[in-house]
Amino acid sequence: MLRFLTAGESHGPVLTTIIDGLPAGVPITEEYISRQLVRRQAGYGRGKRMQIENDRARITSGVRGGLTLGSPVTVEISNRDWRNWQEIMASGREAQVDQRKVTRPRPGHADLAGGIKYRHEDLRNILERASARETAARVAAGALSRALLEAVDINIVSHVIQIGKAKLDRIPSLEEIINNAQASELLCVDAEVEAKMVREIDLAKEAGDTLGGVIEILAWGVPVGLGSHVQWDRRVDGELAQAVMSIPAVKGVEIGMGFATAASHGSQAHDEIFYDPGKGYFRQTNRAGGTEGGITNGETVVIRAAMKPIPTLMQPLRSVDIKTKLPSVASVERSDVCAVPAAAVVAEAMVAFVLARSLLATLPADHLEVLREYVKRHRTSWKEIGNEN
Ligand code: EPS
Repeated sequence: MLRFLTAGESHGPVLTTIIDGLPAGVPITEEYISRQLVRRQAGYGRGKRMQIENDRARITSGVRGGLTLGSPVTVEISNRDWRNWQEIMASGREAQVDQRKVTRPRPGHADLAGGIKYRHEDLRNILERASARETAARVAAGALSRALLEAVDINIVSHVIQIGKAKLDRIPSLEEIINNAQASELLCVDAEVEAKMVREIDLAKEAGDTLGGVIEILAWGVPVGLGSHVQWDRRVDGELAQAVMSIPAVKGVEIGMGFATAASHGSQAHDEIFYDPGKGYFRQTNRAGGTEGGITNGETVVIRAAMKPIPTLMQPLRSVDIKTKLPSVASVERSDVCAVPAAAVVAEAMVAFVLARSLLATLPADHLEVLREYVKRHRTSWKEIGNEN
């Protein structure tokens, strides 16, 4: 089974990703992974940390001569900010643990709940790992998964639909998302809407406030039959929702028409089925967002996620000092005003991982060429379902 773990503190020396279960023969380079890391660092509204970092992937296992070996792949991303934190964050007893202590939890962050759970009197011990810095390591896992998917013609893209109140109110074409959105600093397909988003971010920044938004991730070329209706934890829509919901600050996930189906009649909520001898079964609509019964149906997989505003506010909310128990205001850390485009890149990574895992669960293969054969056969054979022998 494909799986991955990440490790590393936000101001520790390095972030580490280990991905296990990739077949041998997948083309991968450090540059390929780094391209995704660079995308995650971008976006209007990011804070000062992104000016310090220059995220680059270092592969330390599992790849030789540009191809995966089938063994676990380890990727390291150095934290350049470590040099400013090494005395405080050192693993040895010499660490200056009494410096830069955090005792005023930020509402909406993991600070208080984590501090209570792990019995830390310095909430830094929570925020160092709860920080969205960890998502860089996820993007590395996503890049490796994406390399596998691209080798079998499955592609993923994302765009930003909304930031604060600035919202794209039309459904853009896939071409627009691939061309326009990727060229936009806010991953927005429409220049006018993007200008409104920029204004929203500027206003929030002036007010010492932050902003969330809505992102959409699309995966096309996904074969029919990933996931399964037979068991709750094999439903691919559920797996996708969990993976995207696990991204820090994501508070809502929907697939296809999602919440809008609740207000629709059945006749307006489903995708009628057609058959063409060349194409096989097909739909003229994609309200289901590419999954039916927890199984991919061959249409584009469409997932949207709502990201809440980042909890670190320059004009902080009321809180309590955990040392004195006296009313206070939340601690102010360096932060972003808006990281919605970065969340879109992270969401692409999570979707890539889930689809790669699901593909390998359905068509297990230890070498990319074997997987290619399986996928090729699978892509043609399903068109015959229902034929009489
Ligand atoms: C981030 C790294 C963090 C934050 C931000 C995103 O670095 P630092 O805490 O050193 O500034 O800039 O994280 C958050 C806003 C958060 O609340 O966790 C990154 O690499 O994306």
